[in-house]
Amino acid sequence: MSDAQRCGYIGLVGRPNVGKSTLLNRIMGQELSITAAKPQTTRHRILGIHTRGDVQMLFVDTPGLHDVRRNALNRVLNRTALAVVEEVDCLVLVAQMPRITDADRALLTRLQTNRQTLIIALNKIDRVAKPALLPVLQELGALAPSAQIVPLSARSGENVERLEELLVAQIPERAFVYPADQLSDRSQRFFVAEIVREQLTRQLEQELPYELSVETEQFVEHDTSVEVSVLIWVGRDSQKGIVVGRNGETLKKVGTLARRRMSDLLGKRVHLSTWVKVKRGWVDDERALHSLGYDS
Ligand SMILES: Nc1nc2c(ncn2[C@@H]2O[C@H](COP(=O)(O)OP(=O)(O)OP(=O)(O)O)[C@@H](O)[C@H]2O)c(=O)[nH]1
Ligand SMILES: [Mg+2]
Repeated sequence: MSDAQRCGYIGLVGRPNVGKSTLLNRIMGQELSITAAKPQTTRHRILGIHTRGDVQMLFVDTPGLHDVRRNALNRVLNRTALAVVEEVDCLVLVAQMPRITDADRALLTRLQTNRQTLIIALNKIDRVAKPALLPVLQELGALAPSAQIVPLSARSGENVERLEELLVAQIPERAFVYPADQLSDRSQRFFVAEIVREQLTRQLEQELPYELSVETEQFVEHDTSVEVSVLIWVGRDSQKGIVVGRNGETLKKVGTLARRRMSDLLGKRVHLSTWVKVKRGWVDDERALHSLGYDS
């Protein structure tokens, strides 16, 4: 180990849908965490390991924090995100243009009581004209006087480098926790299930059953190909038809797109089979959630 090594955990937190995962992927230079124009896309804490020279930044992507405590899944997602707040060396609160909401304000108040450095990433600046930024930056400055604020666009990449510079300065002297070439602490089994969930989230758009979870049942690697079988869990019989679609069209499309992405990720041909199954009321059943891999 070199004495100069630095390594630290950085938590990405914020309301649902503000672009936390898009920002992680932009920094990592690849699609590690799934994204969609829907709240609650991220459901697990995902570690993105970003090593540059002697600095290893361990980014923790989290589920969006929300007020609604409808059911056990909501509670688990909030617990997962809040546990990260306690563990990391530095916190990045992601908020989005065009405005700061009451939920952002409440989060800012809460996060400022923590001991870590707080950086605010004001995302989606590509959506507004530059003059619109000023009042929002002023408001954030007044709400969090000691936080550093970086307006940026995770989508276009504008100013993301600036955020990285600020973060590098926050990383303490410490030996690397992971090998420099490792990208995540999650397995390929995890990523293939996430890829299917991403395509389902994107394809189903408005009709997306909220009670939908994907689990890898089988992952068998051969020399030039991989056999993957995933189970898509829904909470009610009626949701099965929505996922499958008319004449099986929706599931077929999801399968085709997901298979393509898996091949890119794994560098091998992928044989994918998908099965839709009903686990009644799993979103409000802590034991079912545990068995599906949701843990805080
Ligand atoms: N215009 C614009 N859209 C963005 C930007 N960053 C993210 N988005 C979009 O915002 C939506 C949500 O992005 P995600 O990265 O999934 O958001 P998230 O905060 O991880 O959401 P949850 O995991 O559900 O909490 C997606 O449709 C993204 O493409 C940005 O800089 N500009
Ligand atoms: Mg996310």
